Order: sequence, then C-alpha cells, then structure tokens
Amino acid sequence: MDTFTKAIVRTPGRSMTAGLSKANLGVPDYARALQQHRNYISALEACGLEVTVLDAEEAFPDSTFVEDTAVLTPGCAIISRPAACSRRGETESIRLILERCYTHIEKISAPGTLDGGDVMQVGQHFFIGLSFRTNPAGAGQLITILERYGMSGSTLPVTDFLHLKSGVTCIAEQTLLAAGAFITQSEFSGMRVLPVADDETGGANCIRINGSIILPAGFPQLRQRLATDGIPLVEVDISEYAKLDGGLTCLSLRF
Ligand code: CIR
Repeated sequence: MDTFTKAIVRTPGRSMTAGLSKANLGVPDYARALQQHRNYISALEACGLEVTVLDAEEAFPDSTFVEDTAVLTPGCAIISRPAACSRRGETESIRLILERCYTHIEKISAPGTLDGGDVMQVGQHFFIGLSFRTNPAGAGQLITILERYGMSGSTLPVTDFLHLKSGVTCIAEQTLLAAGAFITQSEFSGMRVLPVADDETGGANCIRINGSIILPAGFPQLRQRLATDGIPLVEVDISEYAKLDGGLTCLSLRF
C-alpha cells in the first residue's frame, strides 16, 4: 500500500446544517461536529500524517467533505467536477492548495461529473463507481488521465450507496471491506473481500493509513473482525457527518 505523509481537511462551516442529505438522521449538531472534526484530525495525526486544516467555506455547506473535490495519485492530482450544483464551486480553493503540492494537475471537464468518493485506489488501479454523482463521461476522462500516467481505471455500478467508497474501501494490499452488493461484485473477485454485516453497512467506509485503520465508532462487529487481523485500530465518532451521508474517507484528502 502507498505510504501517506499528508492530509488536507476543511473545518465545517455553520452552513453544514443545510448540507445535502438523504440519510433521514436529523440535522447535524454543529458544536458536536466541530469536536468530532478535531478528533478526526487527531486520528490522522496519530497515523503519522501532517494535516493541513483549511478554513470553513460557509458558501458551500458540504465543503467539509473535501474528498469529493479531487483524486490524488502518485503522478498527479485530478480536480473533480462534482455533480451537485451546490458543490461545484468547492474545487476552486482545493485546486489552489493542490497546485502547491503537485507538479501535475489535471481536471474533469463538462459534460463529465465525478466525485472523489466514487474513486477507490487498489495499487495502480482505480475502481470508479458510476453513481448519481459520477457519470460515464467523468469516469472515461479519469481513466484516460490515469493511463497517461501509467495507471489504470475501470468502472462499476453504484446502486445502494451515495458513493462507491460509502460501501467499499481498500484496507490492506488486495483486501477490501465491502457491504451490500459489493460483497459479491465480480470486479472484486480476485481480491480478499471482508464482508460487513447488513446491520453495520455504515462501517464499510474505513481509512487505511500507514499500517493502521481508522474506523467509525458504533460498529462493534466490524471492530471485532478487524481486531482479529491484528491491525492497529483508531476509532472516530462521525455521527454528525453521517447525518449528511458522509463517512470517514470523505473528510480528507490523503497523499
Ligand atoms: C453530499 O451529499 O455530497 C454530502 N452531503 C456528503 C458527501 C459525502 N462524501 C463522500 O461520500 N465522499
């Protein structure tokens, strides 16, 4: 697995209470969300990352979910083109930050749409979910860019989740944590797939960083399963972000 040294996060603004949501879990408590965000940053730091914390952007209620604004690869950063109109402007400030970190910056253009949450890297290959947010044009552009830099990409449908990584994440070399239909997805047949129980699907969105796994709080079966593999675990409560359909990976860009 790649070694990460840095992460970018964005403090949520008060406007997060107006963020996009289909979760039906209520409105986020802003004070609690801020505390959870601080704990999230601490977890990234505990895994050895230097974390850049961007100021809140009140004009964009969902802008704390920075993962959706870019796809970071060893060779280049690709600025996404979020499908949700209320999120499209989020990429501008992220591009300015990434220009300081990357020599090569690429971008997804109209009519393509792509959210970073739909992109899962497994080695040199990138699985791209076709969802309500990522369309075939956006995925096709990403694959063309990846191939130019010596990497590859392929698509698969996302039907039961907001994003691909809402339901499947890579937690070790050729090892996926998968929920729902992703457990038996043919595209993943060559890999080790750890199934997430149907009553814990929200736990599938974990972050593997430099040998540790950050997992969301509230998923005891998952925690026990991962513990049996002997991997160091860091648990973070992100209940206020789950109210906006957000998971752990959504809250950072890691590179
Ligand atoms: C949205 O609907 O765009 C936000 N409320 C949640 C984005 C979560 N991001 C992610 O899964 N990568």
